Amino acid sequence: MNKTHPQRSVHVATFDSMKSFSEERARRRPRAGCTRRRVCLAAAALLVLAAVAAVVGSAVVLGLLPRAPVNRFCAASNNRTGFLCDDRVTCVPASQVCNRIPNCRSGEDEQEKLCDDLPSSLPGYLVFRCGNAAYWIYADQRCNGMNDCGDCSDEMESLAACPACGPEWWSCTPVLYEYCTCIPKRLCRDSIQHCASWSDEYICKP
Ligand SMILES: [Ca+2]
Ligand SMILES: [Ca+2]
Repeated sequence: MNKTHPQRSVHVATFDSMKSFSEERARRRPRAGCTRRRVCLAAAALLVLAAVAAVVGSAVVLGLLPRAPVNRFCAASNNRTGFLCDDRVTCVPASQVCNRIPNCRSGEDEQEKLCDDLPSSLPGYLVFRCGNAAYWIYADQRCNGMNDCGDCSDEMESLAACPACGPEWWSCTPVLYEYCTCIPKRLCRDSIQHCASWSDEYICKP
């Protein structure tokens, strides 16, 4: 008389399957959530980095952060060899680099890496090697009319390759140690011999 109910057993089996499936999902859910958190954190970190890069890039473009020039060679007043400051406008004459006086606005002409081992720490274009290799001068002291090397090698012959005396100078063989091949015309006819030939006193007109 007792009848079995085949459908009941089917429903129970289906319910049990669903229950175990739900439990399985529940077990898996935390792991899936954890993975998503990592992805989110990585994405957030990338966004922060991108934002920082955008801010820094904008600051550089707007000139808020100084960018050091790659090539600092420049021509100072009177076409003297110079050192270009970070502002890319100020050109400091070579002989004012590492003179213990900041001439660039941010003092980059006196920075330690530039001045800690003179002259080798200087860029080559700022340095002139004299005829006597033990001596050196700044490049803007070459062909400036003055005997800076002591042997006139910065003013004479092929090493210096100076142009002829300028209009404010008188060409002669000088007597005074501080000049080499030209003397300032203001020294002409001042009753003091500067040229071995006396031409500064008898020919030159100031
Ligand atoms: Ca200086
Ligand atoms: Ca000189």
